[in-house]
Amino acid sequence: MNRFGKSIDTPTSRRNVLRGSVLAGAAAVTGAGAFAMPRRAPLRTARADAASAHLHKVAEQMTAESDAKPADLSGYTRVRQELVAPPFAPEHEQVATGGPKIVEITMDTTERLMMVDEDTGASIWALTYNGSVPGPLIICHEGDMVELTLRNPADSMMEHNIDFHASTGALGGGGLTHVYPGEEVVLRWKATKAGCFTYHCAPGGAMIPYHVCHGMNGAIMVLPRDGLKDAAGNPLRYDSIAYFGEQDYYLPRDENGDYRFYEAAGDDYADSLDAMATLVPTHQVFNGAVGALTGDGALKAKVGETVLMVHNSCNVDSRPHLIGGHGDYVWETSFTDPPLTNMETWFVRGGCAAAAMYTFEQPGVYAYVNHNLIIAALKGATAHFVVDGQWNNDLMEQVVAPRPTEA
Ligand SMILES: [Cu+2]
Repeated sequence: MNRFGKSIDTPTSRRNVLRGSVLAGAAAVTGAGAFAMPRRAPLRTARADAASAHLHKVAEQMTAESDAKPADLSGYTRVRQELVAPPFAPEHEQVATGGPKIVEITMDTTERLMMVDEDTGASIWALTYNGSVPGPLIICHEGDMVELTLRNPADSMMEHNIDFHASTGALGGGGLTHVYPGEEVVLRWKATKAGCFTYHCAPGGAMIPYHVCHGMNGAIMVLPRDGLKDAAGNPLRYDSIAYFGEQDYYLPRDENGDYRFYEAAGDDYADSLDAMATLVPTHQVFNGAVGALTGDGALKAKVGETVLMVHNSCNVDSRPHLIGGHGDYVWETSFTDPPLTNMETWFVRGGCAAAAMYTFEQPGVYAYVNHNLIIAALKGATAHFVVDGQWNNDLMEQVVAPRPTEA
């Protein structure tokens, strides 16, 4: 048994934990609560942890004791979606062909040391889906089923699960997907709401923000079967997707103000709770790290290209702005509502994902930022599009280059 108390030496602990019978505040249900708090007992989180444990217990009991009929899967076609790392999107149809699908996906709950800011050496033992922050973008259509195999590698330190905001029931699936290291689980749910939705790990109590603020969140886009439309019902199509995950980190510092380094995932638990309780992130970045989407990581586009910008922000409110461009069509909420149009800055509610469509009209570098510019410039929430093409002087022209002011 490692120091994170994997369940290997207590064979029944897994079910007992889910049923709450061995629950002791943060300890049992959240995994690390039991084993990663050498410096302080989890007194201040105990109530939240206990309440959370009760929710999970209810979720599991609801399905375990149910005599509901099996789902009717007739008429569905199985397809496999190969997930790809952000900022890219998996292959998909914008307009669904054929009948509804069962979209099979697999995600691994990978814990890995990630550099957050090379300039300061700030790093984090990120908790991830498939190794990336954010987790991969999943795409399906309204009426499809998503069938996820969630695998927790044997060398993980913690238990993980997943709460899909797009799904219905059992804490978004969170109550049915707890996997300890070395376990896997399969969850199937029907996508009944069209829009962009966040998903995240929610193992219980204080571990929920801990996992979310260590990168364990991402987005699923549920398209209308006939694709995106404007307010008049005319089809809207995109050429590419840029997938942003806005991530707030709360990295512990030592007495000198330097970022602490930890040997293993979870070692920072107690320190992280202190840092998170300030509600002031040390970093707020796109796609895992300061500068992940600038320089060599900048997004590429061409004049005339229509890009759908999918922005996930699991924990904090954000107000993205494309400097030099606009949101031609913006879906802050559902795809079944008409899109907002010609937006300068839009809103991504913390705990959700949103989409904005824009057709580039000028070449050059565009900055996609959280237009809280302090967050953009000092905390890291800046990405760049580098756009090739022909300049259009009708849209903008420098009439006089900088010169000494005339007397
Ligand atoms: Cu997790």
